Amino acid sequence: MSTLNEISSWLQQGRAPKVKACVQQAIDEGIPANEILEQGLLAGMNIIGQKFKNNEVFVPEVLIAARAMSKGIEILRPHLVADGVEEKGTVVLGTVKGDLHDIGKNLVRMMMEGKGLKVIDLGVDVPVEKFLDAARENDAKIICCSALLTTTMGEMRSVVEAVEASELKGNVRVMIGGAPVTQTFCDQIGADRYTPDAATAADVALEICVA
Ligand code: B1M
Repeated sequence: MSTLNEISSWLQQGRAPKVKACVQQAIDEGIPANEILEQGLLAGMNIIGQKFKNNEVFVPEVLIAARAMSKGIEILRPHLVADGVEEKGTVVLGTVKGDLHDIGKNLVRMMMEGKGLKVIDLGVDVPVEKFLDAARENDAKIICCSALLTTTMGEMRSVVEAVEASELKGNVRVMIGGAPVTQTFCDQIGADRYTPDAATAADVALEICVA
């Protein structure tokens, strides 16, 4: 079995120490960090997601797999982000209210920090006003919202509306993303930008901050 397949397989079994060891092995084998992420860790998590959907695995298994994924990402982190990059702007980031998924958000943070952006990470289950307050307090250029549930996506509309109704209008952009989010949804709610993955989110955020 290839090292990337091993990573995927151990992740599905929720074996964090094995995942960490295999990620390190893949790095030592010279496999690029984004390939380890996409074809090892994310591939495994996608299979878990599919099984979760089909009721073949349940929340505890998914949680253990998610923990194993986070441990793998920790090992990968220095290889995904460039060190010592100069700060280029401030971004407020969080998973919207009602939503506890944070793996994608954490990847977004990692990629943005790697681009030299200062990221104020508000965590998960973030209410609308907290996004706005943090943007004011930190003079942020962007509010970034992540959502993984169709039931919580609507919170993003509330963030857009709150920014529009405040003094932040015109000065703070709203970027959105997460598995159920689409460009069509972004257009519907009037958010400034949708990006499908963490790396693109970091590119776009940098573009906005240095504009
Ligand atoms: Co949940 N879950 N979950 N879950 N979970 C999903 C999202 C689901 C699709 C599974 C399924 O049914 N197939 C489903 C949602 C269905 C829907 O809404 N249509 C679901 C459900 C239903 C639930 C619960 C309701 C289950 C229950 O309790 N009955 C519950 C909700 C809890 C809550 O939030 N209130 C729940 C709970 C959990 C766990 C706690 C067990 C765990 C989360 C652990 C954690 O995050 N710390 C979990 C997990 C792990 C998943 C799956 C399996 C994996 C999500 C993940 O981390 N993917 C997921 C199925 C799936 O997505 N395949 C599922 C890896 C991550 C890197 O991807 O976050 O999409 P993602 O991030 C991507 C992009 O989306 C993008 O960048 C990343 C890639 O580069 N991105 C952005 C993300 N945010 C961005 C922001 C941006 C730009 C890009 O700009 C701002």
